[in-house]
Amino acid sequence: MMLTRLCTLTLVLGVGAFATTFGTNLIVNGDAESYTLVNPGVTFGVADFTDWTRTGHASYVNYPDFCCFHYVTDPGTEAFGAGYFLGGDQASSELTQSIFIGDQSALVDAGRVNFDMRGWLSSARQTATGAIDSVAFSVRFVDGLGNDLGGTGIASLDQAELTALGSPVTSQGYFQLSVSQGLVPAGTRSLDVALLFTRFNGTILNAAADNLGFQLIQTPEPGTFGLLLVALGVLFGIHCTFQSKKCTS
Ligand SMILES: [Ca+2]
Ligand SMILES: [Ca+2]
Repeated sequence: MMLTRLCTLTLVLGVGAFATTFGTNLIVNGDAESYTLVNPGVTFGVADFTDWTRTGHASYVNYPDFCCFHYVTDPGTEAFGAGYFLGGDQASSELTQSIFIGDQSALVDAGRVNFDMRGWLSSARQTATGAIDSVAFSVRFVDGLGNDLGGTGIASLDQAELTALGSPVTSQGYFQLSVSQGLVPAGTRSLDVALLFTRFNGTILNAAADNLGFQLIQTPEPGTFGLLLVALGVLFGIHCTFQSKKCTS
């Protein structure tokens, strides 16, 4: 029996089911492209969020259904596909997923793993003052016992920021690219990802999100850069010695 369990455990750990790859997006379906709309247009209450755990009526709609969006940050050549996440029709809604990165524990605990988190988030300025419908994208770093080791996050533009941009009062959204970068805390074994929508105006939660990303980046081993400088110094010294002999001969 014990042998069977060990074999099963080895199989689970060995098939790469939890393989964490550096430099690739770890968010599953962060671009809202894995779904098929049940009905064209607004689809509040859809239930097939297979990649996310949903609370409330967080939904997804196709561009340009529901409303049109402006891009505060130049999207350049970035592709946004067919659909995006929308808050829904309740006071708040949330999409969450947990990502296991324990297979990279040695590098994480050695302080050699950085993160790059980014996403296109949109609020809607339906009033000239006060709070507006918003969305926040956050990641909590969790250890093997479920303890919270801290977190990071990005959020859609608020009223003051949209006022400063001279945006009109409208239910149309303003997509902006936001980025957060830093060091993954030692002890982290999993990431608790959350996309939280909050309504402040009207009946529709107009905040939206698309192209959510979270990558791990392996940093050089301490001392590697120093050794490289030493090597370059030696080569430079050899070069200078050679040049000196050449010049004086
Ligand atoms: Ca998309
Ligand atoms: Ca609203």
